[in-house]
Amino acid sequence: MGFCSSGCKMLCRVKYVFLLLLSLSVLAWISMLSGDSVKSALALSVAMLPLVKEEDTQNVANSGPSTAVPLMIPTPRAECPKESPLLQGAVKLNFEPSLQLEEVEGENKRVAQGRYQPWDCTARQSVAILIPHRNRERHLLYLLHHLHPFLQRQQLHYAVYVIQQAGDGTFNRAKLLNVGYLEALKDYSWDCFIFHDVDLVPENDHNLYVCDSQPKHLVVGRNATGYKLHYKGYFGGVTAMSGKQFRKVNGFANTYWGWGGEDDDLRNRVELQKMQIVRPPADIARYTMVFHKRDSGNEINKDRIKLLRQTSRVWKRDGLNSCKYQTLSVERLPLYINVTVDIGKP
Ligand code: UD2
Ligand code: MN
Repeated sequence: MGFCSSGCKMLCRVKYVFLLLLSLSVLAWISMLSGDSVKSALALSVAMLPLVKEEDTQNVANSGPSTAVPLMIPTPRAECPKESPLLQGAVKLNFEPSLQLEEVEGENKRVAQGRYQPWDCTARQSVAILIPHRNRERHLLYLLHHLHPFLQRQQLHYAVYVIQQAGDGTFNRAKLLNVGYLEALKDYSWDCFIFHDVDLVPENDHNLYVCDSQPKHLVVGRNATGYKLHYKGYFGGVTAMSGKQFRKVNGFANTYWGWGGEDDDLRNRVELQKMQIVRPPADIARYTMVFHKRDSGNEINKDRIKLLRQTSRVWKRDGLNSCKYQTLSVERLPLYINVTVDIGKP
């Protein structure tokens, strides 16, 4: 009798250890197939598979199978489909003057510290949304209200960074975007960066916020320009570049203070590197720009034409590699990461 019970226990243990080894080898096999350690790490879902701990096999032998305590280990998730089944196409936008931040936070419970990833599949790209900002709180609220559900319908792993220029010196959109790129990379190795005006709201979720093999301009048309391309070569408003593409052009110039020119300078940089700007179809790449006047502190940059003639000479030394700034604070708010910076003066 004594011999039989210890023999049975031993048999049970061997069985469970065998099961454990089998599960681990299946996991190892799957991660080998994916071939990419980062992607396979991402593929570990929060969904857990119950297994049985070795010590619990004692209990199993003593008091039947129902008392086993599950040990949670992650299971792999499949990559999200090429086209998200959640897309809705053209959506009706609303800009309610009574909208409150708490409301938008309540609607986006799955966003934590400005960041989100699909729970049921592994996103195809990890995307940092970079928004240059100062004194446009209402525009920011409208954008967050529409952009979070929009990006979730695209099944992206993403985070929203708002880069606030401290003080009331002349605004510098391009330098703030360089800062956003550098700061976002401190959090995660994002695949793709979307440089996004605060007042532009996308109208159609088939306008995908992912990077392509070439730099992408996402605003073909907007309400204010009759939904037509502003001018040939226009590269303003919202653009998408991979880290590799952005590094290749040394980012934006830091020297454009005030309104205008910095977007054309980025186009010059892209063309100097023999890259080609791509755009989604006009009926998809549509935006509503919330009406605004020119802000004080962002007066037209009278040097912009002169600066634009210098791009080919200065791009190598004016850009990401010369971007000097002081980070004053990084606040991880529910819907975005708020980076406040002192970027100096012209
Ligand atoms: C156009 C471009 C924009 C940029 C700009 C020239 C479009 C749709 N957009 O925008 O990408 O090239 O010309 O610099 O063509 N901002 C603040 N606070 C300020 C000033 C600016 O937050 O006090 C930010 C905000 O994100 C805003 C962006 O900078 O959307 C561009 O400024 P704008 O909206 O005043 O310029 P706009 O509409 O002519
Ligand atoms: Mn604007």
